Amino acid sequence: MNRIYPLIGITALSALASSCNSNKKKSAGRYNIVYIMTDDHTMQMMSCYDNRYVETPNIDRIATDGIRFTNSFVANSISGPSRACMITGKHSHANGFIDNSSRQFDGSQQTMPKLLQQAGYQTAIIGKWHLGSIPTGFDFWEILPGQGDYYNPTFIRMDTTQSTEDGYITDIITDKSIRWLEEQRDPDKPFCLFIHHKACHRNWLPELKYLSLYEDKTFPLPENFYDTYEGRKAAATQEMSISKDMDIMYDTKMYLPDRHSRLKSAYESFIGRLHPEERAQYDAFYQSLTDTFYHRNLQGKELAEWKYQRYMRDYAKVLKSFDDNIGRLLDYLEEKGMTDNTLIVYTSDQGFYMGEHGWFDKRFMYEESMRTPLIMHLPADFRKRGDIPQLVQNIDYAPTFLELAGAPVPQDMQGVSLLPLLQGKQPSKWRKSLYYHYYEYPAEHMVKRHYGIRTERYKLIHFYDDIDEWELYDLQNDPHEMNNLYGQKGYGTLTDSLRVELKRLQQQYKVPVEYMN
Ligand code: SGN
Ligand code: CA
Repeated sequence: MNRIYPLIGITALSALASSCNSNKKKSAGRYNIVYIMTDDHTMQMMSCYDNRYVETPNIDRIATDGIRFTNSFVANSISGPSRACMITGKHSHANGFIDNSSRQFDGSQQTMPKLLQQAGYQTAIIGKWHLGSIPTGFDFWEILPGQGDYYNPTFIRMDTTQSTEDGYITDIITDKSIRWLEEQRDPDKPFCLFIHHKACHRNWLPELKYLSLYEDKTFPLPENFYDTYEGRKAAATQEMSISKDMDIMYDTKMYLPDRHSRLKSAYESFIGRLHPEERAQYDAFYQSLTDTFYHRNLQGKELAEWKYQRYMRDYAKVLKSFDDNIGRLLDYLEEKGMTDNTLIVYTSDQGFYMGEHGWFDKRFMYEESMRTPLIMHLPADFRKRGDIPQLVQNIDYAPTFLELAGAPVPQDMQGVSLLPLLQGKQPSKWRKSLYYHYYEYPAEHMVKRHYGIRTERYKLIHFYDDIDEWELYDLQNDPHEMNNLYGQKGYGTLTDSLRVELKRLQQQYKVPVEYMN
């Protein structure tokens, strides 16, 4: 177990909790939790973290009046595993859901939503679930099948029937969440609502009203867009390059019925969900772009940069709908006077590459995808505001929510409660390193299996399985991780000490040896 401050705040909160248990009618005084998670939304595309690309005024409202974690990471940068880490408070090997493809999440195991229920909380999840099995530990759920669809999406209800609804996914998930808050929950109980969006997952299909947005904007190319992956063998063999691997129809939407592309039929099925009048509006927007594109017959760097612009624009459009909907949700919570006793959390299931290293997608332990945004609006009696620089990870959310709820944190949870940080404390023994482990290989995008350690300044990564390569980065001097220092003169002692710390973490978290080579 790695709870450094298991008891801080517990006494007061459990007193509060037991007084509430004795009077189930009163939820006042017990904190609610609204946990909002997007899919593949990265810090580069949030103006409260980075103002190079887009404005996200509504998302920023959470941080402006709240807190912003500046060193927030995931344990395994891929959807299902990240979600499993979040609800169990454990690394992937310990919760058993190591990759998106191999198995279903074992819903009979201990999870944070179940423990919240035991503490008298009402729990609900709406949106992307992506763990294969039927959700357990929720009083209410309505989830997307697999990745879900942007247009006129289908939902799976608790009775396991499916219904297809008219509209755009982000609006519908928000509508359902507000409906649950307004009409379906028991107002006499504290609650934890998980709102899991599909936005901004590939293939970035915009809400029709925003098709033209950002079309006159040219996004600056990241400085390592033309990375040649020198000294980084695993990076050189991936299949997530904007120039090589982005599909011209599926990803950039240059669709012609009589041309071929690898993902053409998947694209046809997605836009085939639009009603005829919607499809006409969609096609009308893309008509001239498509004509011009095929006419220009771009090649090489020109084509790569054109694809990058299309990618950035579509991603930004999808994000705009999400930002609107966050505004709508925050307005609702404010209007109902709920913000004073509610912890509002905003995060993503992982970060994403917006052209850095020439990539889209995630998976690698490099900064853009190991990081994930984490901002919170705190209940009124929490005084902390501004930045929190400590190293935190998505396995920490479960112990945090449990401690906030006044519930005991089980010994076998591997995360650390963030509550002391939210209370403005400066713990002297906060963790100095993070463990990361990615398993999904061979698979889409062909990112090799790897594990590693990140400290405040350094990162040591071991790519294993059908490769045996180490990488070492000094993040202070090389924030874009272009210069692999492993094996270079003068770095032996540093490497040895990082290896020792890596071993220590693997022992602490009980990582099975078969997962290390
Ligand atoms: C899909 C995407 C991939 C993406 C995975 C995992 N391909 O398979 O690009 O890496 O999801 O994403 S697509 O052709 O279906 O769009 S995750 O966030 O759900 O883990
Ligand atoms: Ca994701």
